[in-house]
Amino acid sequence: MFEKILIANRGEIALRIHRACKEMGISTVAVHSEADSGAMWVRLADESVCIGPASAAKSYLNIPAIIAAAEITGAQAIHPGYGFLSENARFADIVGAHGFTFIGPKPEHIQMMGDKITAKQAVMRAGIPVVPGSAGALTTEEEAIAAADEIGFPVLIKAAAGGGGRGMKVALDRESLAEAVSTARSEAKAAFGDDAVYMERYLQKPRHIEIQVIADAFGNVCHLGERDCSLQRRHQKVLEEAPSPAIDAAAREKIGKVVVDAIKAIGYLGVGTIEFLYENGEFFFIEMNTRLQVEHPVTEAITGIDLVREQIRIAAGLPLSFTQEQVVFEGHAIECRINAENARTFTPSPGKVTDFHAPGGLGVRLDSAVYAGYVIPPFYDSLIGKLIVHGRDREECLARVNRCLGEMVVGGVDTTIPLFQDLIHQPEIIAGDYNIHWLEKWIKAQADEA
Ligand code: MV4
Repeated sequence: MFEKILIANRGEIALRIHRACKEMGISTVAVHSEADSGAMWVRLADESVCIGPASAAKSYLNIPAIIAAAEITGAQAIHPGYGFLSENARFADIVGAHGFTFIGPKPEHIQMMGDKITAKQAVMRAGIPVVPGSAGALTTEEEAIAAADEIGFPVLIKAAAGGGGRGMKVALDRESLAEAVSTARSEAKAAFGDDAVYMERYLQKPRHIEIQVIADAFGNVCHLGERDCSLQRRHQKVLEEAPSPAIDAAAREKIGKVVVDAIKAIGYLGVGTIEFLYENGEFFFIEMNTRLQVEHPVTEAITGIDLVREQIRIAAGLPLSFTQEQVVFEGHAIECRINAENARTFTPSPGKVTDFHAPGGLGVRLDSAVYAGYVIPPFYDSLIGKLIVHGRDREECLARVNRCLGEMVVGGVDTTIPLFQDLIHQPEIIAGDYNIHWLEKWIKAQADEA
């Protein structure tokens, strides 16, 4: 096992990784920007290194500075967390080339899944159901028309280098197709430096359901069930839950088996998430994420499995500490991503947190690096913390979320706590009856009312 791990991230996820390391008897090295000197995860780490100024491009994305920090501290492995360098195949490669272990998948799989066209082709060959669409990248206008006629309108044009919703264009009919393709192309070129686009049938009212997988170096692959992440605003997840209100045990087992077989066929290593759109009882693959995800605690809550601990074990060449048969889904979990933003306008609200009180009690987890007196810097995302609540069933879980939101105190900045207090009382949320468009529609209706 590693003796020392460098954590190449910040905020709540840096603290989350530190916690797993400490429980495993591993020393930690925190890295931080000049804006994060006094932060909780920096103080708790065994050692820390300043890797650059506030700007993420010069610190948390600064590969030479991070490699140098690993060298001078004698760390053996690097955990990238989520965001920043976590899905950068070149970084994973460089980490390995310098004799460190990258705690994550192989660079080839990061690369494969980073290109949404090669990802789709790879998982399709491995037996995963995908959204009907073009065979690969669109080339000529005639080809685009032929593909759309075959698929049926409306169609969606997506950037191969995209993901997370950037550079998508809907075409409702043949007449609007050429413009949708050219707009998607130029937006893709501007955003990613790559104008490759592909086409899919546009699903109108799906849910976003993702399956968590984990694979070790001995060919053991398990699925850890699904998370329903349909409640998003501007392609940012707001509330996630497991199990999905739309999935029963039989459907879970069926898609779980398909995914596990595919992950084995691909030779994937580490944790990963297969994202699906789910409509009328059918799963359609859209993307695979090759990182530990923000919402991983939802899966941890219902399985009792520490995903970061398993990631570290896998990277160290140890087998999974459980088998598929030992994975038992217990109760219900909900995560609220609480941001330092105005709950109505979503304007970021960085600054000093004057008071802070965390909710507690049975089934309650708060992953946060915030404390009373902490100053939320304006340079990074506005996440204050993730409230993860577990209950024996969904009803108990929702009642507990409500209780926790009432207990939580964050003074000095605006937070999205009031948004969640409203949200969990909506009849559709109580009934679990929502899709990927529900949240934005509801937010708009609230704004129009005011
Ligand atoms: C789609 C879709 C409908 N049909 N693909 C948006 C982000 C990216 N990960 C995939 N996205 C979508 N792909 C087809 N063929 C609708 C979306 C989408 C969406 C997906 C998940 C959660 C929220 C969303 C909000 C708008 C659009």
